[in-house]
Amino acid sequence: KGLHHLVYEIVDNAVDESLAGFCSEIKVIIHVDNSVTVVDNGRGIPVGIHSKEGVSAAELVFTKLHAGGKFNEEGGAYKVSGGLHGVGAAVVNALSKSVNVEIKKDDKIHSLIFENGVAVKPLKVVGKVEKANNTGTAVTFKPCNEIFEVTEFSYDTLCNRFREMAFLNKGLN
Ligand code: 1YM
Repeated sequence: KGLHHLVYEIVDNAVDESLAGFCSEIKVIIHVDNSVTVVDNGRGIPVGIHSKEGVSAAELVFTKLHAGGKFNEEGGAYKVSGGLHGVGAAVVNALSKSVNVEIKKDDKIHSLIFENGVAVKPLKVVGKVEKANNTGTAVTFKPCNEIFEVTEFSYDTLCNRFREMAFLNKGLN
């Protein structure tokens, strides 16, 4: 259950981006090595450097609990898909051998790589986006086999969940 929940957390961040009105498609790929890629066509996780922390906003999303604007001024959660209100990505990173984040934003491809929760390759520009208005986030993670006794994903479990979510979220493929 916990293993599959890792995928739900990353997908929930993409669904939040859809609820915010910026994402219409989410792809989930189970690889043969039991890593998973989740891709969305939203705005892309913010890439700016956080003034106080001195690291990219994207790195904070994957390392800090309650990073980012997932809470409103009153302290309550705003419209969220049912995930951990933005902390999910940091939890997934803490429980993964590796996390690769690729962000298409501002006509650039940005890459950020974590191993065992640590940013071994901090956010940097690795390429150009050729097509105009082509933005989004791709996250590939491999659950840590020292933490999870079972690391094999069930296609049916993931497929059933995401089919339900597609039904519940109009306009989201
Ligand atoms: C495959 C996983 O995480 N997509 C994603 C995440 C974010 C945004 C867009 C985003 C949110 C906001 C502004 C906002 C996140 N951003 C943050 C934080 N897909 C996936 N797509 N711009 C982009 O909420 O204001 C956390 S998640 F905190 F940096 F804003």
